[in-house]
Amino acid sequence: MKRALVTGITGQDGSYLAELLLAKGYELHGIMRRASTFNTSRIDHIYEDPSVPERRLHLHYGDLASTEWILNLVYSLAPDEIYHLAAQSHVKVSFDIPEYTGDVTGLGTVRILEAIRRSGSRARFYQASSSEMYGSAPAPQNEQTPFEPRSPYAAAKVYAYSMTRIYRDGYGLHASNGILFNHESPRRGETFLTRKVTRAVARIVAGSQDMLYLGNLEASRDWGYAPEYVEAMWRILQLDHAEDFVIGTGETHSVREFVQTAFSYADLDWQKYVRSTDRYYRPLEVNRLVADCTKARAALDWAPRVGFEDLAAIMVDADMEAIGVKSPGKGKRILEEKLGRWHQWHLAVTKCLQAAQGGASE
Ligand code: NAP
Ligand code: F7E
Repeated sequence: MKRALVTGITGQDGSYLAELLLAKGYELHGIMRRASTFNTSRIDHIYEDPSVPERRLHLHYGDLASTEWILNLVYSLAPDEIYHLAAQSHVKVSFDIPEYTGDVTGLGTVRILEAIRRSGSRARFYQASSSEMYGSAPAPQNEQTPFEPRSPYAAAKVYAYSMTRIYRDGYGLHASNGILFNHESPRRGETFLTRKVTRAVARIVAGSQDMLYLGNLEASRDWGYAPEYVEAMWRILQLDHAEDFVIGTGETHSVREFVQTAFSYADLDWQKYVRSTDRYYRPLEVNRLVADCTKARAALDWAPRVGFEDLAAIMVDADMEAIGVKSPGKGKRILEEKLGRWHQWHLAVTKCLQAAQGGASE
């Protein structure tokens, strides 16, 4: 049985990756930070009580701001694979807390790489790099495109990306960067654009919200479906040689198009409900991101199946059902027909949203 360590297991990607690895038979160790309220809603449905002898999911406390936990865990667990997903991941927030973002999102990676190096661990390491690193570089972007970061978050990710390569080339670690373009799901944090929009659509239909205030409607992003992207992470670590990969759909759409698509899916005229306000603009914007993932398609045999309109339908359906409103249902059917297994509506959406009502112990 392979053993994996996942940082950021309570996040969007961490929760999907946890499901994937458990389905593949892994013994899984997840790192979560201590909070005064429950922060485990995305993994409560797969939580196993510590008293269950045969359990395969183990949770440990740890914070990227310190090193005490990571050295101990790398020594004592001897994981085969480490997926480093934890980060302060919000671009706009990184302008408000740049020093913290540099510490957690940048130095956090070095703390883990150092633990692997010092312990002599043979673990394969995955770094969650980001398309934000391209910033103002012309589209489409691939593994050769130079980075032109436009936020403290992006700068921190460029540092972490570079340190991952330095530890690979300098110390022979099996360390890879997945340069992932935006990927979304019903489990996306509520303050990211797509989820903010699909939640608002559901609430407007339910009559509990009147207006939606957004920032820049003109920026374009390459948006995909998150569970497909965690599969790419796993494939990257199964390669004999560590390498870096761009992962995305190759299609780009503006924020305005996402808004239009999500609102019209629920039969709403977006122009009646959406206003743009300075409050949600960033000091610098990344205007256009488009993935060229030719390398991943060939070397990983990876290609996305969920398209832009599918994604909006899946997310609107989920947010409508979560608040008890009947959804159009197309998104639900897409998951059942195009994907299957752990992507299924029941597993990927309902169980998780229901779990959000309760909370795991510890
Ligand atoms: P997310 O939902 O924001 O999850 C971030 C995770 O990191 C959460 O589990 C969070 O814990 C944890 N975390 C934050 N600060 C921490 C700290 N100081 N110590 C320990 N854990 C901490 O992010 P995501 O969308 O799943 O993304 C996963 C990774 O991929 C991130 O590194 C992100 O920057 C990167 N990425 C994301 C995208 C995307 O489109 N989603 C694209 C490219 C790269 P809490 O649950 O307690 O907050
Ligand atoms: O913004 C615009 C905003 O915050 C998308 C993170 O996962 O993906 C994510 O970063 C776009 C931007 O994602 C609002 O200005 C307009 O142009 O959903 P977002 P992001 O900044 O692209 C990358 C790949 C990561 O690595 C990050 O971790 O939408 N936008 N109005 C808005 N964005 C937000 N959040 N809120 C608005 O009201």
